[in-house]
Amino acid sequence: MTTFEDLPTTPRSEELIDKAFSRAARAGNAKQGVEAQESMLQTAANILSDNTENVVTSWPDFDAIDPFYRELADAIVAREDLNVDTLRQHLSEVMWASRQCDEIKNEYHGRIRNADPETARKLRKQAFARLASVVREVEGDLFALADAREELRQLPDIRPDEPAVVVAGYPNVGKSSFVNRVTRADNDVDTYPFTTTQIRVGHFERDRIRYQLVDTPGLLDRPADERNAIESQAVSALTHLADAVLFLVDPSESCGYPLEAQLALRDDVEQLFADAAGDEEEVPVLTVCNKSDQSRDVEADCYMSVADGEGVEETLDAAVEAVDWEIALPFEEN
Ligand SMILES: Nc1nc2c(ncn2[C@@H]2O[C@H](COP(=O)(O)OP(=O)(O)O)[C@@H](O)[C@H]2O)c(=O)[nH]1
Ligand SMILES: [Mg+2]
Repeated sequence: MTTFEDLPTTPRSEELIDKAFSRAARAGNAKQGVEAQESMLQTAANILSDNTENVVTSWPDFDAIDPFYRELADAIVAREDLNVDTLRQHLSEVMWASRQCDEIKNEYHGRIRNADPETARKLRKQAFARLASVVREVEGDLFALADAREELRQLPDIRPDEPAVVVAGYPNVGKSSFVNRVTRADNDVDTYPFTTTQIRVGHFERDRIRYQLVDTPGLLDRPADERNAIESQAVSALTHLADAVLFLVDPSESCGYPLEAQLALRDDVEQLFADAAGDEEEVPVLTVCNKSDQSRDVEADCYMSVADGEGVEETLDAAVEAVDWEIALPFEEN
């Protein structure tokens, strides 16, 4: 599993240069004459080349990560006017800097070794100036990567390889109440601020399998044409993640939305997941009537009242059945 949680801090150009040159000065102090200059060059170039390379290698390979994370990452870094492709470009610029530092090291290495001490010192200074200018050239790339990292690190711990039930429906139909009620512990609901809204993830367990319950206020709670580009992208990410959808409706209409509008949105969501399925198996969308303590006046797969707990367990059972999760046992692999 790959998330962005473990991305290390992205250094700034000046930080890197300071670190490299001060270490180089120390390395130089331990030696004399030409050897001191050689040692300074080696130290500075290696630090710069290694540190910039580490920035690049700490990022996951965007081609290899789960499509859910790739799409969500795309949506999230859009806040910084970035996307996965521009991130790739920044990474490749930083990689370029790393290689340049190596090349400068190799180029000056031979020249310094064969020079007199005074020329060696001049050459080493020249090399330092070039190293610094290469690293400063990718300052903007490092900044962009640092910003993207800050955004991505806060992603909730959603696991594409574990079953996920997405909870959808108009505002105030009881989605959050439902997730809170069935989640094992109060502190187990992980909230991630997303554009104007949040993605919340809770968990429940059945037959020792942990199911993720994903509450997405602001994403699947209104018609598609009211979503902005970033939200649409996040919705698309959700279609990769979901193994089943619980679409909550409130026939009492105390949520403030007519039942007709709620059912129309349900149909849209169904269509959205059907379109996204492509050749793969379609994600089942269950219609769940909530607030059954107030009204049951709708055709639904399940009826519950989160308020008094009625039918909640049965709704979870239906979700588990819809997910139809099969544990991959080693001897079943072929
Ligand atoms: N009567 C009744 N009210 C409920 C029920 N479930 C949720 N509510 C209330 O409906 C309101 C909206 O619930 P909330 O979970 O915030 O809805 P969300 O916007 O879909 O997440 C809150 O005041 C809840 O207390 C229910 O089963 N019956
Ligand atoms: Mg809510």
